[in-house]
Amino acid sequence: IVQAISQNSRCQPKVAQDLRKSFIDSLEEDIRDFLINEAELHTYDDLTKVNPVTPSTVLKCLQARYSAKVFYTHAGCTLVALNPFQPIPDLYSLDVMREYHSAPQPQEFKPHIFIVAEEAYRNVQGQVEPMNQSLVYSGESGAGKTWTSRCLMKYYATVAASSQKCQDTVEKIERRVLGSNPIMEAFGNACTLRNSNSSRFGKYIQLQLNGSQLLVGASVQTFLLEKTRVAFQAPNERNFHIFYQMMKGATGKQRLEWMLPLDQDFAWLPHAEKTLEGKYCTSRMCLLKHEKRNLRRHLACVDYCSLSLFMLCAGFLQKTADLLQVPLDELQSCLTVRTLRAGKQNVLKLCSQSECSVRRDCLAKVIYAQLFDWLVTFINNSMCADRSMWCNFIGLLDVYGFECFLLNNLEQLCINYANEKLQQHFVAHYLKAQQEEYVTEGLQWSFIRYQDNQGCLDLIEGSPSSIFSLLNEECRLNRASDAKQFCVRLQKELSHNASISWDKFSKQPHFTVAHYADKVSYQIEGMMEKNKDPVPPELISLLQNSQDSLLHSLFADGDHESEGLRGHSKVVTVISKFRNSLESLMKILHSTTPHYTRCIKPNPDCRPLTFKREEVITQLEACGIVETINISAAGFPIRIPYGNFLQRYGLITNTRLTVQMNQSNSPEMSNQAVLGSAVEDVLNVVLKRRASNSTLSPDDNNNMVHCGRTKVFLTHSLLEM
Ligand code: AOV
Ligand code: MG
Repeated sequence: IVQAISQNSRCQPKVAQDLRKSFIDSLEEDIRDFLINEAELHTYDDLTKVNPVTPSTVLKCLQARYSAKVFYTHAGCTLVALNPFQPIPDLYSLDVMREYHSAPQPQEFKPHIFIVAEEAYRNVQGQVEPMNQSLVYSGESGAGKTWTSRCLMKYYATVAASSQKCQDTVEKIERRVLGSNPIMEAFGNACTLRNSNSSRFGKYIQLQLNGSQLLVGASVQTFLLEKTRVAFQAPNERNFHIFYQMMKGATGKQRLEWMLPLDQDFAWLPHAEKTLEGKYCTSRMCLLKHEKRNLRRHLACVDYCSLSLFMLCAGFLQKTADLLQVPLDELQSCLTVRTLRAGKQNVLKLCSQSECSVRRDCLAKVIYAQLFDWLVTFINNSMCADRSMWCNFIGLLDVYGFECFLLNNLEQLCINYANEKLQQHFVAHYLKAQQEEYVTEGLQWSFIRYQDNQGCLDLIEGSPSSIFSLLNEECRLNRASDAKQFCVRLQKELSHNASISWDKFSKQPHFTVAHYADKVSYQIEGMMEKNKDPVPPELISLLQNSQDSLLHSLFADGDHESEGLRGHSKVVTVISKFRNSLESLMKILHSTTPHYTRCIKPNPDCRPLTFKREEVITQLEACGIVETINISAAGFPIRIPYGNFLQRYGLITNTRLTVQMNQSNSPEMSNQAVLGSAVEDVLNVVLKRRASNSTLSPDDNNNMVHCGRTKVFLTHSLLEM
């Protein structure tokens, strides 16, 4: 066949040669795939053992394991977690947690998220120097990140349980930390087309550990809540869970208090029939009674704003005013009249119907967003330990996963940008840094190519020109934005970047970004307005004058910007705020030792135990799993600086003494060289012992350890000896 291609081909000899080569390559890959022992595939606990490592063999291995109901697999330094989409009995039980925790070498057990958890727990007060840890899980929407986060919190609440009581209650801190989860999910999660419990905010939880490695507190940092959902849900999606829980769980008395209508659908609560859970999550947190009541009342109020379609109908407006504890006429005027500044004078102008709707939505969104922030502060106050009480933390990062809907707007751009940042962190920390370290340490290393997403990030946030900078510029101009004009501007300024494109046949102004995970088309209509997120000043002053103490305090400090309060040149846009909060998260991540878990969604419909090959392969390719495995398989994952190595293992040959003597006797030798030769002495003893105990050849020894310029590079198996 190969000859036929070359001889009969009418193409240029060079092209024929390339054709021939690629044909042979793919044939070879097919043969190797064919030779792989399929019956054994499910037994490979680490994808680095799959030989050869190709996308298709890795996929086969994961599929075989999924069929055998094995959901975790190591991939070198990372863990791959396949979502079973059904509860697996005993996979996360207390006994299993204790087993992994008490094992001298948990990594010898079956792959599990608890191995990662335990490794971080043991590292946090490392033998040589303590180091904060971060557990980072990524994956598309519905892949299992929030589930993983919950499992990890339970794990630490169990293995690091302290008997310490909180100061003002008899409740244990572990229960508070765990209790914060359902309440935050109730307020911040919603049913989307991709996931029925989709996180609509990002969170980074720091579990605070004292010197004895006991959990003494926790703090949570949140990122950009998708507050537009309060007022608008895409078809077949729902509002935040808490509203449905309130509707379903309210007692007759509460209904009266919050004036909830019976059997009446709220305009903004679609698909209420799917609500299963009626209990308030607020009861799980130790909220004071009046705070709980206030909180629920404000939610009822947001709901009332949602009865917006009838907003100008006196009955509903009255109820809203009562719940907000503001005068009815003021509420009505805020929603229907706008104040314009003409020179030094204020001019009142009646709003059009659509302007009224925008104001109504804005009122609901701003109350909900402030309530959410208040809740986060409240939770932090109730579980954060005094700084003197804790030494180190383990951080759990759970952000919204990569999203691509039929219609995508600013929310998806922010979510996908956050995922690009995390992918970049992984690439920089692992793929790039590992290889660069081999080179600087003078090890022989043939570079493995990987996909760098810097180009895409430059497109989104780079300077001088990027999607973010152009959007911000547009928002700072005090003019009504035109989507078509903005689209033309993007084309003019950014078309040199290979990560952006435009579909010639689309009638809507849009742009398409080639993200590391997939291509996503964003519609421009509405994007600028969302980025400005203007709040009419009248609404803020209305809420500031509320007789309700909580509502008053939420808006009293003047912290939130309204369009009247901020000069246009200094508009702090949604993306600027989001970018800043992500930057500070990245700084924290860089200062910790990260542990990556790749959550994979095996099918798009969330069906139990269903493995769709095309779905999985796209996700594996997107996160660079084959490159990760290759670097791990060829490399030495453990690197210990010479000094630390001798501190730990010097006793084997009394090397510490030798080093000191050498240092005083031969000042001309550099410190590193002295340490290096001492390290080699220790290694020689260890490797000799190993060779005498096993049938391995000296070559095998060489493949397990290398001395670089300042560090020892080891494989896991040598360290475990
Ligand atoms: P996500 O956090 O990654 O999506 P979730 O953690 O909410 O995804 O997982 C989606 C659903 O998958 C959960 O509600 C569970 O029903 C199921 N699930 C996930 N992991 C497991 C597991 N290990 N065992 C059993 N069921 C599981 V998003 O927040 O949408 O990005 O934005
Ligand atoms: Mg989630």
